[in-house]
Amino acid sequence: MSKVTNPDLPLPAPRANDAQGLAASILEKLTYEVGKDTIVARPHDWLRAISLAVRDRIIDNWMESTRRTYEDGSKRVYYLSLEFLIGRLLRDSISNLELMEEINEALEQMGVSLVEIAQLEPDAALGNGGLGRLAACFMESLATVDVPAYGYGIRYVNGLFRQEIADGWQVELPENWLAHGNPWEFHRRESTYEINFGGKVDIIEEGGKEPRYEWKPSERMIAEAYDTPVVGWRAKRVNTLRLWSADPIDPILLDKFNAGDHIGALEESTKAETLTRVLYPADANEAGQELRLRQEYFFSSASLQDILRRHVEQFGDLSLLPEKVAIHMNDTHPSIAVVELMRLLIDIHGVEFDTAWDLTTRTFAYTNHTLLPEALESWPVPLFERLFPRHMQLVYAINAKILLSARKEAGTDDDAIRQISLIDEGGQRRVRMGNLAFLGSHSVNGVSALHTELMKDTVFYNLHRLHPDRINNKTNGITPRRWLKECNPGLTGLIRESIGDAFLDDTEKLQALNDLAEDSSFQERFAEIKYQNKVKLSNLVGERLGTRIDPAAMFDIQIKRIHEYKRQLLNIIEAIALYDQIRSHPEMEWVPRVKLFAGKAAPSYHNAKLIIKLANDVARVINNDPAVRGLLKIVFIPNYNVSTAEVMIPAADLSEQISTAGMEASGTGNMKFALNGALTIGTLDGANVEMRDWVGEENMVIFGLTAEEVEKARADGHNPRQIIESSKELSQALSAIASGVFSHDDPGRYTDLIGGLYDHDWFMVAADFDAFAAAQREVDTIWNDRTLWNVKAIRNTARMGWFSSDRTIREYARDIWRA
Ligand code: B1N
Repeated sequence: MSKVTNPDLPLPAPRANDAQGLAASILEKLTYEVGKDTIVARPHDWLRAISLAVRDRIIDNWMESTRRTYEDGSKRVYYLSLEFLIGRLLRDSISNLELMEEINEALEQMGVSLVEIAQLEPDAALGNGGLGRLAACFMESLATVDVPAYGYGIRYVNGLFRQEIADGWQVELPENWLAHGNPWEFHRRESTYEINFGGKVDIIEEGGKEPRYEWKPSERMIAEAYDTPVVGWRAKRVNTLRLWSADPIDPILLDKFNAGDHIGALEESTKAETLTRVLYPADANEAGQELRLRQEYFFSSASLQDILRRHVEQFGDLSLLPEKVAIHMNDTHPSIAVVELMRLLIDIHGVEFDTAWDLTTRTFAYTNHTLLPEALESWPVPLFERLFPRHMQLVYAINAKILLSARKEAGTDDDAIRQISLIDEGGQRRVRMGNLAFLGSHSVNGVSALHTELMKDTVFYNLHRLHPDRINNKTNGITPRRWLKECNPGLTGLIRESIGDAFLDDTEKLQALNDLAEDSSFQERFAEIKYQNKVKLSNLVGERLGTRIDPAAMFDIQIKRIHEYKRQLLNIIEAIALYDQIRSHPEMEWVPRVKLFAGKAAPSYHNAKLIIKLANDVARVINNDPAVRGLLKIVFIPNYNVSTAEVMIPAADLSEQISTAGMEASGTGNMKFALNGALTIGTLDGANVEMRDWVGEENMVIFGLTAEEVEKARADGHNPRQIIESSKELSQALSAIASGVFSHDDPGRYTDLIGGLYDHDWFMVAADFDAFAAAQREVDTIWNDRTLWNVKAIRNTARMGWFSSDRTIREYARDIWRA
């Protein structure tokens, strides 16, 4: 298809950005795009009209950014991720365009409230948890720090399921975020690629230097692009998030239809639509079905074809690939891209094998996000071979090359070879995606200092020995726009008044708040803002659950995916122990606490779902006991998502970051809470370790076994039963749960869950219990000295600036992408 390009045509004049101009735009969109008169316009019509008017302002910057990258011949970064947990975009866009006041003024004239309308926007929940949210923060920071970048992923029709709680149990319902259309995206019907599966491989040319092969697939479909512009802070740059959707080549097989086979006629169509229909609800646990592997290949192949087309169009020369293109793999989910690039270079572009491998490894980089064995991807060889016969050949060829050179290195014994191999030969043969990603990349990074060290010592031990310069650390970060400026306007206003606006461009400037930490009037205002945020959260709890929580109580919050290693169970058991203590010592002065939980469990993760039920069972008993009224309350907020986090995080006094040391690769919720002035109670795990270095040990409450101690306890076979029996509080709480105090309707419901603590206690719940309980009493003591609490809270905000994802992205750009 030919294209008309005339770079001399100027871009159209940008849209007016004053209140008048915005009002006129919104009215125009409502009339001509939505087709509604103001007299009959519904809130959703206004949402669409406002979003489209805002989008126009983004486009002005988008075109300019894209032209600039092209003209400069700059290197582009491509971030491949199966997940982008974006949340809502309207407020974020307005804020980054710096149009909040103008839009509010424009809407006021029309009698419309932005706050109310913005709430109608559905969350784009194309991710499970931290990994997906990190990708979204990175996209915003890439634009902010002016790196030319594209995000590539899948346009799931159904994002992460909606969670309802019925009788205390999690129920999963489909989330239809596209029901009212998506005003932010552009469907690029012209950007389509063919994606193939199955079939066989033919040799088409022997006798040359290398034989040539042709893949004869048995299944074909189309990938179609949907683009969403991503606007950075102060609209410095607008990048593109390109999400792929699968389509059949023939929407209907007419010969079948005419022969009366009406269902068979739609078979291909259904197959394609199924592929990009739903996000796998697995967070750091396996999602090992065939459809998942197909999703991984589908989006990797479409993205690579798109990248190569753009590169060849502009630079013409594939040998320039590593200089002009950086491809980043967000975990191993896109790691089949390594083999796909090899295939495209060799089979389509005629590059020789060794040259192709050199180009590939210099172009790719990989981030590892977990060491949990159940999340390390590997695929059965027969499955891989059936879906991707040509890729299987290439995996074997790469493996042969790798193992040959590994054998030449001193200290590589058979054991080492077995660990390095792309094929796991123990039992059913499997392709190891982590090894593939490692070997196909020039850089392999972890997401916190501790996690990176553990990568070297454990999963990648032998690969690291062979490539000692490849593993590096890039500690995660969060975007301070969404996670401070937008979600906490009260605190942002106070900070601007107190230290000026410089922190908006460089969060490390928040350090200036340190000078105000001891200032009593500043403390009062800081505390008053926290109180108002707690009132807002109380209202949300009232609306959603019909219960009242007192904003004067300490808000103690644990929100994240439900996972045994994150130890929501430890937190619940401690709540029970506290409940017992309050009841046995009503005369003591207990600190009033509201313990809030929220989070989703993978639908097939039995124990995680049981922990949700336990939280709700315990909440029912405690909340109905007059003996602890006003002192302890437990709340489980259903359907945790980005938008809920935006209300909960600014309202937190205490942030629970209590994973078993060595198991949480980084955590990013921990950073959001501390930035918003919560104190952390946490283990020395993931990024908590570096938070302690920045915030100061005295401003956090650290407890529990270290990663090294956990490893040792596991190796030495620690004795949880003995630990439990020597702790009166713990054994009482466990007996209560196990004997059905919280589950009269089914007294045996928790027998196995609790029994596991006695038998092996893999997650060190029993081992850390006493330390955790003691740490909680230390928290109470600090709370009772409210000035002390406020000083610590302020110091948290002041010292968290380094954890901005702008800093993280600058490090990636400097050390990995060289962009
Ligand atoms: O990635 C986050 C980290 O902050 C968290 O500590 C880490 O648990 C999280 C398979 C994952 N690791 N692995 C996943 C998600 C989906 C899936 O299908 C694994 N998520 C993390 C950001 O670095």
